[in-house]
This record gives sequence, structure tokens and C-alpha cells, in this order.
Amino acid sequence: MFTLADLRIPIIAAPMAGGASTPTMVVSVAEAGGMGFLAAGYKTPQVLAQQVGAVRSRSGHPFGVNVFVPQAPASDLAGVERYRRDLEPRAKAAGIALPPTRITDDDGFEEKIALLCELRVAVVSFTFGLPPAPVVGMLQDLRSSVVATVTSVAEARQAEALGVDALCVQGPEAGGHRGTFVTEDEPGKISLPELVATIHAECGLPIVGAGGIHSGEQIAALLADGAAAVQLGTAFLRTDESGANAAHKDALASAGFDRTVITRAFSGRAARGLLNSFIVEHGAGTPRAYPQVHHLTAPLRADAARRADPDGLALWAGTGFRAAQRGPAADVVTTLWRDSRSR
Ligand code: FMN
Repeated sequence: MFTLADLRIPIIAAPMAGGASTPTMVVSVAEAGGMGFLAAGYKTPQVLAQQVGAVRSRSGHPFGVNVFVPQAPASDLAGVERYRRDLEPRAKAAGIALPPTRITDDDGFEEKIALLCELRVAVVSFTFGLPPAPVVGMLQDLRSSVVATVTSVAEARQAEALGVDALCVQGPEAGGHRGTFVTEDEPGKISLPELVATIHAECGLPIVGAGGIHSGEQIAALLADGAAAVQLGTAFLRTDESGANAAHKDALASAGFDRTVITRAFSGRAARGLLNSFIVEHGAGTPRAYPQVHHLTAPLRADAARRADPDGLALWAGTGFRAAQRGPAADVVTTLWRDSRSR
């Protein structure tokens, strides 16, 4: 079974749902000596199977697939309807009809797990919670290594008790959704370096540190503090292989976007992204209702993507966004690793 110690370079390209992670990114990062993830979230099992096939047709290196753990049905449906009324003027101006509210989470968890049991990828990671114990056992029996995303010591303890193989420890600096499942979905107060050191002292599992990492110095420090590897998302967002929208790539380097915030405005769940006018306008009134808000805003985000309008897009990004460079994804791996070794 794959272990993090097998990596020539302990740098992982994060799973990024919504299109940024691509099979070519996974191949490029693996060829450079790191490891990449495909994101199963928001896509059908058929598309996921095609993407796994695309990686395997070009590379024999190990890679991972990341899966969203289903959420309990939303309780704040009145809040979702209130939010719908907030969004109506924006939708009307764009000539868009907002979709009816979906009560349950329907990301196809069971079909995706069944598919991953067939495909037997090296690593299956989970976010937004812990998978049921039989799923962990089944994947491990099929020789897939299981990683749980955690954002606190309490979550790390639960994941360890479940029997996962490694922890992806996500700090509050991280771009995209927070994986938080035990505590409130508000930003944690403990920075990634502190969180890694604390969880390393309390849990026996290998740790992948994630959140705001953009320099060799940070990587060297995290590895010295007990991380077995690091996982970067934002650093890969502008690369040639990234499938992120062009307006998202440009915004990361634009003077018009100068900071990231944690918001529920786009999905109903806390996520870090560049502050834009959508967040300014709607961020204060968003209910805690994921994925209902995600589905509600989907046509608005799709319209903004078509118009390449960064002010209507979810510009997910971590605190280190200014360091994200254009160029091959492989260069992110080799440059950061070289820099981390020269310290
Ligand atoms: N993490 C997941 O576990 N699953 C996802 O599907 C996912 N999608 C993301 C999409 C984007 C655009 C970004 C920026 C992050 C996403 N993340 C996701 C979070 C990453 O796994 C990782 O924790 C984060 O990128 C690390 O912080 P950094 O972006 O500052 O490097």
C-alpha cells in the first residue's frame, strides 16, 4: 500500500473541485516527483472514471482522488429562502432563474465509493467529515490508503480512532472550503504550523500539512515540525495545467484583489477566497446551509464564468495567493522543493 514515505518529493497538488485539478496537473506533478489529486466533488462518477483513465493512460505514478462526505439535510431552509430573495435582483438583472432548493446532499457519495473500489487508486482522501468505518475498511482492503481532512485536534483524534492511514491537516490559511466537521465552521484561531505541531504531538498518524503554503521556507519548517508532506492548492491555480477559469487566474495576480476572506456567500459553508463584490454584497446574510446555497448560486457563478467576471465568481484562494505563478505545475514542485532544501 502507498505511504507518504514513498514520495520522492513530499509535495502534493491539492484536490480542487470546480475544475482547477485536472488529469494533466496530476501527471505533471507526479512526473516531477510529487503527487497530485483528482477532485471527485461536483462531478459525476462517469467524469471521474474518465479522469482516472486519463491519468493512467499517461502515468504509472501513484495519485489520489478526493471525495466529499455527505452532509446532514439542511435545517435552515427558511434561511435559504431568505437568501434566495437577497439574490433575486442579481439573478433578474442577469436574466437567470434561480433553481428550486434541494433538501438533501446529492454528490453521489455511494456511487463514487463503488467506483473507487473498482479503480483502486493509491490514495482516497475525504473532506467535510469522516466516511463510515466500513468504507474505510473496504478501501484499505483493496489497498487504497485513506486520508481524512481535519482542522482541529478533536477532529484528528476522531479520524485516528476511525483507523485512517494519514491526516490532511488543513489550517485556516487554506484556500477553498474548510473541511471542518466537529467544531463551528468558523476560521480556526490556530495557524497551520501550530496545528501541525500539536496534532503531531498528540496523534501517531502521518500528517500532510495544508494551508497558505507558498515558500520553501514554510515547507522546510512544516517538515521539521512533523509533517510527512505538504499539500498546496493555490500555488497550482495559475499553472498551465490548472483548469481554473481565466478570470480566476488573472484575479490572483490583479491589484484589484488584495486580500482573502472566509465567507459562506457562495456555498453556505465557510471557504477562503479573494474578497470580491459578491461577498461584500451577500456575505453577511448567508445561512449555514451547504450544499443548498452552493446549488442556489450555481447559475449566477456559471453566468459570471461565461462573462469572465471575477466579481461574480467564487475566487477560492489561500493566504499565499500572491506567490501563485504561471508556468508548468511541475515547476511549482521542483522550485519549492529546491528552495526548501537550500535552507
Ligand atoms: N479540498 C478538498 O479536500 N477537496 C476539494 O475539492 C477542494 N477544492 C478546492 C478548490 C480550490 C479552488 C482550492 C483553492 C482549494 C480546494 N480545496 C479542496 C482545499 C485544498 O485541499 C487545500 O486544503 C488548500 O488548497 C490548501 O491551501 P492553499 O490553497 O493555501 O494551498
